[in-house]
Amino acid sequence: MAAGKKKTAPERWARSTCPYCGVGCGVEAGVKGGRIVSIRGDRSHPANFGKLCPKPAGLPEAVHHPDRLTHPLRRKPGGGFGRVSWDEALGEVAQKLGATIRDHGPDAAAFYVSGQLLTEDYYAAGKLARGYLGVANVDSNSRLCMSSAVAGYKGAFGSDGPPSSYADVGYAECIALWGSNTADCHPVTFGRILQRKRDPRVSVIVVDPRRTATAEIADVFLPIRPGTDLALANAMLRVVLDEGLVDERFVGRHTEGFEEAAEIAYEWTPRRAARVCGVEAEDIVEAARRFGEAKTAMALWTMGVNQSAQGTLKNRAIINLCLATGNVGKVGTGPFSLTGQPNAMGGREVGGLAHLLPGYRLIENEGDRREVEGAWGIEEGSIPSKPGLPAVESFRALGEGDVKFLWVAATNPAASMPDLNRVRKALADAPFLVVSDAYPTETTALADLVLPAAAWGEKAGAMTNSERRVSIVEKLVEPPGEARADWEIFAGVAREMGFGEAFGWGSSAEVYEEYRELTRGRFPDVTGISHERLRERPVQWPAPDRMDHEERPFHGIARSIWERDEEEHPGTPRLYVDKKFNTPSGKARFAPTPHDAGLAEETGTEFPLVLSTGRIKNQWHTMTRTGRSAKLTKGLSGPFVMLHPDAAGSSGVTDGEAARVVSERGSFVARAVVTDEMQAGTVFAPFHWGDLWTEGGSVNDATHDERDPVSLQPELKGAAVRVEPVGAEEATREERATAEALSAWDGS
Ligand SMILES: Nc1nc2c(c(=O)[nH]1)N[C@H]1C(S)=C(S)[C@@H](COP(=O)(O)OP(=O)(O)OC[C@H]3O[C@@H](n4cnc5c(=O)[nH]c(N)nc54)[C@H](O)[C@@H]3O)O[C@H]1N2
Ligand SMILES: Nc1nc2c(c(=O)[nH]1)N[C@H]1C(S)=C(S)[C@@H](COP(=O)(O)OP(=O)(O)OC[C@H]3O[C@@H](n4cnc5c(=O)[nH]c(N)nc54)[C@H](O)[C@@H]3O)O[C@H]1N2
Ligand code: SF4
Ligand SMILES: [Mo]
Repeated sequence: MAAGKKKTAPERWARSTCPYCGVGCGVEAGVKGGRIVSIRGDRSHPANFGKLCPKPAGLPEAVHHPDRLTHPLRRKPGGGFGRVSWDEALGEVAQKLGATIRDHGPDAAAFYVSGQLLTEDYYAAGKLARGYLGVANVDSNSRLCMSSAVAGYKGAFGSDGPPSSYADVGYAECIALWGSNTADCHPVTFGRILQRKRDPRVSVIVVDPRRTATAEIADVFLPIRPGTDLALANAMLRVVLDEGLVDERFVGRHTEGFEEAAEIAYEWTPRRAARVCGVEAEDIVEAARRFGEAKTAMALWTMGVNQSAQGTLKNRAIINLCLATGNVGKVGTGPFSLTGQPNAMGGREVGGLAHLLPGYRLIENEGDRREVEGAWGIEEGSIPSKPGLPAVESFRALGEGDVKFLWVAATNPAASMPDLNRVRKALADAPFLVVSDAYPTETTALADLVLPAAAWGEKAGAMTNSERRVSIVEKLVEPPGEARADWEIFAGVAREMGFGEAFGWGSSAEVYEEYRELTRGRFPDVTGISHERLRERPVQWPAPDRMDHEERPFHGIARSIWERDEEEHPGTPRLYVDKKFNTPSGKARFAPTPHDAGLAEETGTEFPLVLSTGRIKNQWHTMTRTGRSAKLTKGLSGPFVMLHPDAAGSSGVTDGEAARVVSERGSFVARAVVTDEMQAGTVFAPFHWGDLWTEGGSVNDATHDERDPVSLQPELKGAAVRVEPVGAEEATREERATAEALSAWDGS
């Protein structure tokens, strides 16, 4: 072993869960002298069996980085920030929140939270806002990420909740990766797919406009034009219908709405879809056959599907394919939406979207509200009866002055929201903006008050991964300075406002105990889970603590797999094994999924290219942590934009040179990477570099916030842009000046 390594050899190893993506890998953290010094995979964790991608290796550097926020900071009248005490900070938040609600009503306040909060943090925020302040405006960055999947599952199965497990990958004969760059964004799951693919009978289909690292392993690669997924899915369904690949028994007994979906599918011959999608008709047929003929098939999808103005329908179209072929509720099957953030699932369970309450309850459902009010011991009618504003609407309302108090926690909207010029201005002009974060960010820079949050490794709590597996994140070291856990911060404000008794938890384990009671008999039942149990092993919900309800309101809470003399429910690897769904009829629902609109913003002569955006393997979102790790920034040379040689040619940009990407709303500068991995009409840029990391503007200056009508998720993958060499703007300005001068001469 190298001498350097010995020096940092840990004194002890402790189990925890990776704070990055929704794969939810178990890690072991090496601790020495009150610092986290090393990370390795936990071999006993069923999400990863010891494997890890590169990102968590950068955690020690990030967690102990000198940039960490250590004290509450207050904006000073003349500019800049000054240190204040927690008492002052919490007192001011309480005062501003109280005054806003008193003077302008509860709709003038909003909370924008995150799938990177722990379940307990989320719960505390929701309880304070909905229960004690009557504030409905609690939404999460999951709106930009998973809300189309939530709407898709709810529509098809009557309830949110991905039915499959990662283990199913090991039994699938066909795996369709749809709008997912699994290789870079869910690397450990991709590793499982690779392993499975060693079996020559197993085939992989990849649907992505870009030839990604994921596409490299495809048996059938469908590089469709952005926004044409519905045409493709309909044509695939038609092939399944025409070639007798429908699981008629399953469809007949356990589904409804098949005819209506089939009728739309019949409008899409493979040739017609091929023209719209820009792929070969033969490949569409091949993909449909492979999916339909396989004994077991899975569809895995992410942002290429969800971040769309038809995101909900695209989810339904993929679920249609699984339903038609009977690929639901069996080993090796399932429509499996992979979650992006580590606790995107927990946020859904705990009611972190503007239309939800804890335990998959709906805010607009009176019975649901009464149950939560009962559990919280508050008066009937305390919880607002209408859903709050979703993310984009919330920032628009802030800009228009309707929202006057905003609390942002564990997300960086000044870099990650679409149409940033509008969002940045709204944040800057906000009457009161409080931001809880662990690092200085583009958003904390605009805050009135910055609250230092304890980060990963400094607080304990639960997270749920894509396969519904709840794992524990451990407190391993003390937070720096005065940083506190988010749930404590929310509870602190609640106390200041006089609700101390309801927020008097002594630990996050106690918060979890309170939360889990709200899941009793509900679909995401975690009554059989406690922090203590999670320390032994992670558990997939539903995991009830007892089964004394004869009439359970939800199907899928498996009784059969639980031997009653066992003390604990073992957790539920697969939903809907009994083919009973949570719809009124108990049947799963097909949906007609017409492709009658493409991207929300059309390209034209001024903006001829589609800008698609996303991620790279070694960076995470707005780089607050991964950008502070030398391990992970090695070899990176700032923002880049990928474009096809033809697009480069017609735009006049050269490989390796700076280019400006311009939309109607704004622009950013990035190094041009000219590559035939792109199709001619599309350019791709990762959105990692915000204003703290680059001077030329960030990707979201160019994106737009048009959104899906049901999920209200914005279309982050399809802005109309042009690309030009840097310097072109100046040139155009000169040209314009010359033109003006010429017309002035004409007029004289
Ligand atoms: N390394 C890394 N991993 C991450 C993250 C990270 O920041 N870095 N973030 C995590 C989070 S929160 C998320 S949500 C996930 C995201 O995971 P992914 O969704 O896999 O990642 P993206 O790069 O956003 O987009 C995926 C693909 O969608 C394609 N796409 C664009 N438009 C379309 C379209 O119209 N149709 C189809 N079919 N595809 C299209 C893009 O070309 C891109 O390759 O990753 C998670 N994992
Ligand atoms: N153009 C474009 N834009 C996108 C996307 C895209 O594909 N394209 N994807 C969207 C998606 S899917 C997502 S999920 C979002 C992600 O967007 P963001 O949520 O804005 O991205 P992050 O950089 O992960 O921000 C998380 C913040 O939380 C802080 N943090 C970490 N741990 C804690 C904690 O325990 N407590 C507190 N209080 N703070 C903490 C981090 O320091 C960081 O500042 O971006 C969206 N925006
Ligand atoms: S795959 Fe996701 S959860 Fe696993 S180590 Fe990588 S970032 Fe962490
Ligand atoms: Mo995400």
